[in-house]
Amino acid sequence: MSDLNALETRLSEEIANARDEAALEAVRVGALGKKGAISELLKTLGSMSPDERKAQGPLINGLRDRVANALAARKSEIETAALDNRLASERIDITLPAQDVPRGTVHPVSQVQAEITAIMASLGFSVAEGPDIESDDYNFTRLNIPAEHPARQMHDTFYMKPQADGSRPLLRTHTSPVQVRTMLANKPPIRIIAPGRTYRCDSDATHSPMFHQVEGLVIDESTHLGHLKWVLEELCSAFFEVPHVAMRLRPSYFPFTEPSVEVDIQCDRSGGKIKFGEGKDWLEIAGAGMVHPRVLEMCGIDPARYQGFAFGMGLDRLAMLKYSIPDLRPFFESDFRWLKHYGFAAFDIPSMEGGLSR
Ligand code: 2U9
Repeated sequence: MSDLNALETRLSEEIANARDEAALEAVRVGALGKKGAISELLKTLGSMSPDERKAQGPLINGLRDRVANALAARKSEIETAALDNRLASERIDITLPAQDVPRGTVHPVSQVQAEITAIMASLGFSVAEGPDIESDDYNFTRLNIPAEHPARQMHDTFYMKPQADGSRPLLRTHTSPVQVRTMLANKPPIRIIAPGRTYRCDSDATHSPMFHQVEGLVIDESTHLGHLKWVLEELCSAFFEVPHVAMRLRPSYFPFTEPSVEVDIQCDRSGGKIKFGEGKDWLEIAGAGMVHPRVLEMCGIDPARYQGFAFGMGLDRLAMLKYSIPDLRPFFESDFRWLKHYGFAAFDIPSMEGGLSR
């Protein structure tokens, strides 16, 4: 009995004196390890008489439990103290200015995408997204571009290896499959924009094999071309940060819209620099039209009840126009000097209230 008391006193002192996890572990092994003092005592229970075991069993087991609890409590004290020490020694003042580190900038395309998103959000549009790797069905067929349609050649598509089922995935040639997915999954009214990466096998001074588009889609019961024109006028005047833009729609052809139009805004190219909202010149800014009834039907929307408009524009070209960037090729070269020159401060997030660009 007094042996047990003496052992408990000794172990309690050792536990309290253990300064780190290694020292505490040594105490644990000495008490509760295979050959530890308490483990050895537990082994003696087997050779005791039943009466002796009845008396000694609870005493030894009680000692084991108290020592195990004391070890666990000390372990958590040591861990907390170690963490406090680390936090104190690794304290950094995040209000100090960064030194000798390359500072990143927001890419002009990301900036323009954020500006357009802010403008369109203020007009009640939400942003829809979809995968870059698409099916033939969503990229072409449901957009009224069946197999063998000449428009497929014009898209210079990057195709993937054929799948086991014979289908050939592709890199989307426009963001239009995002609208297909949105219509298949939602009932009108629909008001979305679909910004994102698009791909065509084409590369020269004005074409990159990966480029960016933003497309818009509105579907409701009586949506018409007048609504399209107003939305694009609002978008362009806000984007180019001028009070008003004159806009004209020229007849055109796209398989997925009928009627189809090309959209020009008035500009002035006389001073070597392009100015918007004034002048005698015209600049093509978008393609658009009323969504073809066959497209609505293939996307699960009843063309007898619903109609709507869609438009598409190139984000890279919009960035070049607004920020006077003469060449498309450095857009995707990740040259830090170029990014420093044309990039935007990361904390100047475009908003209609705070201003689009500064
Ligand atoms: C659905 C129905 C219709 C999207 C449209 C255009 C016209 C267009 C080009 C502009 C510049 C692509 O980047 S660009 O070269 N786009 O001219 N896009 S109408 O029409 C749709 C989209 C989805 C379901």
